[in-house]
Amino acid sequence: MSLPVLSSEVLAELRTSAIRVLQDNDLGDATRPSPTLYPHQWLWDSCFIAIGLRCVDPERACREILSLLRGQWPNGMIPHVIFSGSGSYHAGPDRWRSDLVNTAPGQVQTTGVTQPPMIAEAVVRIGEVLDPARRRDFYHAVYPGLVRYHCWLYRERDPDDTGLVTLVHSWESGMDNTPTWMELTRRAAPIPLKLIRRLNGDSALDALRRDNKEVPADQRLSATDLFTLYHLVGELRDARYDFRRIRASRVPLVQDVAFNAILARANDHLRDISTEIGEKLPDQLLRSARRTRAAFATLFADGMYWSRDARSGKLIRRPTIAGFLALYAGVVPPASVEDLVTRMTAQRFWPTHGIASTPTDDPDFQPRCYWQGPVWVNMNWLLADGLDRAGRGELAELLRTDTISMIAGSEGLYEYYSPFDGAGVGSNHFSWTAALLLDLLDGRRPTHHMPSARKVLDGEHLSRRGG
Ligand code: 9WN
Repeated sequence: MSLPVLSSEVLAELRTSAIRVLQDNDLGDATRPSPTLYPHQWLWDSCFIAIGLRCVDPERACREILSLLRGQWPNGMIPHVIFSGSGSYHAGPDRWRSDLVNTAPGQVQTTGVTQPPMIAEAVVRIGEVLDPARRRDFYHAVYPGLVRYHCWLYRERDPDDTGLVTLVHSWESGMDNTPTWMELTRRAAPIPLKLIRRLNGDSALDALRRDNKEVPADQRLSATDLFTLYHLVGELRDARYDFRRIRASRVPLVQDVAFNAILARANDHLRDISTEIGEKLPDQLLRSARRTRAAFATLFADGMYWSRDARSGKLIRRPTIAGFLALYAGVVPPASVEDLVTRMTAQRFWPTHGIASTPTDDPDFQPRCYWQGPVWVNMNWLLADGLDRAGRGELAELLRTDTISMIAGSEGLYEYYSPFDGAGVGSNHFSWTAALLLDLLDGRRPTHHMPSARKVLDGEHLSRRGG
């Protein structure tokens, strides 16, 4: 299969539909991820959205980021969802009851956990398109909140100073049902859910869920997994979202490799922001940031980076896309880059379209199911950025072109895509796909002939050469 030709008409149409999606999902100063399934504001979604918005409306991009800070808790946490839209969400405010927790902000309802700390990246990307005076104003406006957030991550979630922050729910990872997370989550399931799972009774439970009205249940996580996640939210709520109390519960705890990779990069961006506005980051934060980079060596084994079960101390050796984010973090020693890139571009991660969230030979792989196989545009964006900085610009470009072609091959802008045939699945009219598409399209010239990405990779000339 060859990639669709990206004529100037196709590029223009893609751009128009991306802008329309962002307009339709605009809630004022925030953007919902999609019209029905995700009607509120999500943390890392808003960051990706802002990265796209800066291409069409930099001031609106600034507001997207500032609107995240209105949900910041007094302790510094920026929550994973701010309930600001009007639609109903399957894990809405009643499940979280942030209003009962004295650390939660009074004015808005939020969840009680966080999500990958992409804000500093978004801030710097927006800063790139602002004139210097406006950039400094914007940096001044976000800096205190950003510092408080990074300090909270370390103070609350890394009390032992390991350099790696610990997540308390798979929703914090943003990659909700990767095999890594589900392996631990399933162990913590209440006995009735374990039994239903063993008896293959998931479809009976499907009638009770609300998240499968727009997206078919087989494209989402299984019912027993979903109800286990709800159960774990209950445990976190009972612990008042306090890490010391959560540690004493049975909730799975994970030093998530992708989250920590994003944090490592965010720390670098935060340092650049502070330099530009003449502020000095707290020494403790600078020390933690150094520890994070160094700690990646402890997540490396057999040529891959893995998440760690923070309770047992063991690496969770289920290969997923998450480990490749070490490239985005910039923590991979030059001598290991080639090997990691070879793993990432292998057929099992890049069959027709890459990069699959779960490799095609994993027992849990399903090409159309959420984080159990599909390609996600935000992951490709992060990986392409990491490849550029690892000196693999040509491969980064192939990944970007493959991503645009994959999106162009489906009608609509989807949440995720099958790595086999590029079919759009999950929620349609999805904001971060639209936003990152705008960013990927920026300055792109029409391509009149493109062989399939797989053929280029098999031709070897990209897999061994630097960009
Ligand atoms: C739970 C909004 C979010 C993304 C996550 C994605 C999905 C939520 C859900 O949607 O998760 O946070 O209800 O399934 O996994 O990455 O931020 O787009």
